[in-house]
Amino acid sequence: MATNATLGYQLAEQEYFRAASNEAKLAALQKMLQTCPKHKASENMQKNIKERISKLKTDIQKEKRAKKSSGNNFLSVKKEGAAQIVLVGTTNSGKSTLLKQLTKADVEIAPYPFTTTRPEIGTLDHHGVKLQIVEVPAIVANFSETENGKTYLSLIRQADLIVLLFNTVEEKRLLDRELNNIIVDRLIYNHQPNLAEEIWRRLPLIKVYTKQPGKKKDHPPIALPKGSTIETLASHVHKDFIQRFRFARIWGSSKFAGQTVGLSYPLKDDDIVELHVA
Ligand SMILES: Nc1nc2c(ncn2[C@@H]2O[C@H](COP(=O)(O)OP(=O)(O)OP(=O)(O)O)[C@@H](O)[C@H]2O)c(=O)[nH]1
Ligand SMILES: [Mg+2]
Repeated sequence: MATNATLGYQLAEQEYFRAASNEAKLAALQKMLQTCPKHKASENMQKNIKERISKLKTDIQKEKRAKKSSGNNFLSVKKEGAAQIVLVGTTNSGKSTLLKQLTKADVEIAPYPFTTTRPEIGTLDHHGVKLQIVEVPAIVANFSETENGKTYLSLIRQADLIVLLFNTVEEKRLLDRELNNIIVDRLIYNHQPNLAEEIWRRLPLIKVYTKQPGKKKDHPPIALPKGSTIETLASHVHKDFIQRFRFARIWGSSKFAGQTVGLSYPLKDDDIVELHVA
């Protein structure tokens, strides 16, 4: 193109045409600008290179922003359901297999290590209560120093319960080391036949069924914190219900089926409650 182009310029131009990424193109253009002959006849050429540099810089910024936002979506997990349970383990310990068993999530299971490379999510329906199950990519030594390790550790830290999976005693020790300052309650996966029930018992929750007089219990049940009373349930069902409360009848933890109780009655898992309001 330009007359009197220097050798440096020609090389830079070749580099530009061969560049595989926008970053590489930008570097080549900057070299072209430096080596471009600086006289009146090449002014247009310089202007053209500067315009291409400016456009490339904008494109690169856009790419970076898109990558960053999709990257974040990839890694962070929004808590959903009554509780979040995180499957944490060494590689090939069966985390994805368990996630699929519990939630039917469409997740990749393979005999080679490190199949799961980002958090995988499923929903466990426990008698109508929705529990979020998350598989975190395999834990390795010095996990917090690995790419995204810190992000995954904070995900584990905010869980309501951790289920630990490992193949050997050494792997168990590795998990204990890597998770040593995480205080979330832990359940060791022992191929329990009814793991869903075991998970549920470990959560600080109970499920309570409401019921209309003369009818069967409603579905789904309501998940409430352990220690909840009729008052907790009433306020959960309707904000006016405590004001209008007359009495409740209860099946399950009460001495008699259908016993009449007041607002302070402490509820237990699987209680069935008929709320009578004015
Ligand atoms: N023998 C045996 N193999 C299992 C069991 N659970 C899973 N596997 C096999 O072990 C391999 C790894 O299972 P995954 O469920 O992918 O393990 P993972 O912990 O998710 O592994 P990564 O995501 O790769 O870290 C697969 O070939 C499974 O078929 C189990 O309980 N017993
Ligand atoms: Mg996996």
